[in-house]
Amino acid sequence: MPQISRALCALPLAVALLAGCQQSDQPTNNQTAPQAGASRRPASDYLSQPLVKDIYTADPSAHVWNGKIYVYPSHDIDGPTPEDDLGGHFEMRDYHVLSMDKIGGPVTVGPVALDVKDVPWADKQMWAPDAAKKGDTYYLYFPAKDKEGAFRIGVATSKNPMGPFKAQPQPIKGSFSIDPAVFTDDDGQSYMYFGGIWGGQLQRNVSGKYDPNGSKTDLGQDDKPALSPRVAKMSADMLEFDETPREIRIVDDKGKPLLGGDHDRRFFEASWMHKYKGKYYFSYSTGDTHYLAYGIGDSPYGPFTYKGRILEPVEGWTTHHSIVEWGGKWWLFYADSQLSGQTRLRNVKVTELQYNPDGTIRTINPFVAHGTKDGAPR
Ligand code: FUB
Repeated sequence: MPQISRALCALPLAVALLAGCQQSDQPTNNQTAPQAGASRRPASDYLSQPLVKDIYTADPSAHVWNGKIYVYPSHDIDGPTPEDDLGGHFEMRDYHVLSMDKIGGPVTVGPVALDVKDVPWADKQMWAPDAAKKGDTYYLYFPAKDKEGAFRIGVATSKNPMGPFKAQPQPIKGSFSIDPAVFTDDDGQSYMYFGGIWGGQLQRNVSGKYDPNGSKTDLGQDDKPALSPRVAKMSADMLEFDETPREIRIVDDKGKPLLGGDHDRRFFEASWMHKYKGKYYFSYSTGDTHYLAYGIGDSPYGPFTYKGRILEPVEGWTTHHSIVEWGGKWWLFYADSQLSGQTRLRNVKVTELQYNPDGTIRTINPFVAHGTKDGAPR
């Protein structure tokens, strides 16, 4: 949005409306507010509407604790860095937690839960977080670039799910890359899934040490197995890995690993794990092809057999999600760029997720095709 229009939007409502501002442009809590005139599609084109409009949010990791729904998203801001293929334009500096008593009910935007300035080892780019609960402690897991420009994963703790969280002085030993997702199995053991290629730097960590001069994108070997997301068992205190991170195999229906050139199916970023009827569902983004895809396995370590797509491409470049059960139904939290029309300024959403009788997931179209049944979950 041009600077002059931004200035007009700060004037009284009548002037602001003439300048094309929407009421949702007015910040309600002094945080980064959505800009005007962003959406080029009517709201009715979208399967669901943004959960919050006061701040931009993305990468929603949802959890149900004590009957309440908590969402741990990235907090997008409109920084100065131009868009590039490595996500330099995702310049997030803090986190806010969202909470709601029920899906469809009012959403509370919490105060700053963690700021990069309070994380001794982190420099910038607080990307997609997740959270976990053990006993009466809540753990916020987050990726950020350290002072050398390498992504590491940190952890911060709080007695309140909304924060504020206090960060550990160092990143988790042996952590690298981005997008932590922590899953706790029925036996109480927790695992962290993580990794992301391109700007997520997984390809720069293949030797076990960060290589700042490594490939910008992937291994550059389309006929070889694609780079794998990682999983590590968490220590009893939830602050460290209890093992060296392992590679996760995502295989086709013949048991062959998906190849680097298979951009429609291979792992890119945005790991999530959930369990349904005793099976482990590992889901992820395919990045440059913009799908949310998944595989099913019999162990939290995989292998996971590719089963299809959960979500077709949303508006905006990135797609990132979480899946939780609440109220006897399953829910997909995801994000798009409906409010801003810009990839760097996203908004989180939720819609119901449904299974077929064989345990596969019905693919969701994030847009409503008016006059047809295409907008409904298939
Ligand atoms: O939000 C920043 C990055 O973009 C996340 O870490 C990725 O998953 C993608 O959504």
